[in-house]
Amino acid sequence: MQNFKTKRAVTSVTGTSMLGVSFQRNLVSAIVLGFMSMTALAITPDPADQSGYKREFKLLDVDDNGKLSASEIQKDALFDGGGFGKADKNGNKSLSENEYATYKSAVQQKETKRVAKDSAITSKVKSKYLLEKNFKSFDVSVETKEGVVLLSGFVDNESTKARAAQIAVGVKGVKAVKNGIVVKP
Ligand SMILES: [Ca+2]
Ligand SMILES: [Ca+2]
Repeated sequence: MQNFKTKRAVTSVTGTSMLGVSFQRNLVSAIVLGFMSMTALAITPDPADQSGYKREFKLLDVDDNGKLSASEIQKDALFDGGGFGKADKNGNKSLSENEYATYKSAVQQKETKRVAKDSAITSKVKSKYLLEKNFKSFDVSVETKEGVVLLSGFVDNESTKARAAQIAVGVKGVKAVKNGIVVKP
């Protein structure tokens, strides 16, 4: 017991002094950075910083001018298909960090929702297949992308193939079915 108490006291003292040193170090580096670079002063904590958008933005900003041009944004596939124009809210033909992060997080949220919807469709189709009596030796794989169900695999007759597609079409949220099932008697 005596030993334990002593150890604790030592640890606590060491912890405090280490904290003190690291705080001072941080303070010194902050001051040094502040003097060394004007941009360091502009950095303030914000939500984009936490989610990594700030870092991504810096990586894309190859000429380091604090904004992204149409050609710099090309490296981010999320902006394919007119993303640059949509993200450029103030229409000045360049993206500020805020415009970049706002657009990107919106697209990512949409994408997350889409993936969840697609996987719900896939599960629903698969569970319906399980209920089909004639699908005993049914070896079909189901994939869904943006509401389009892709069926593939092998069945032993045409009617099973057609039935598989019919079931999938009937699932809520399904926009189309691509029936890639192969009949192999
Ligand atoms: Ca730039
Ligand atoms: Ca802009």
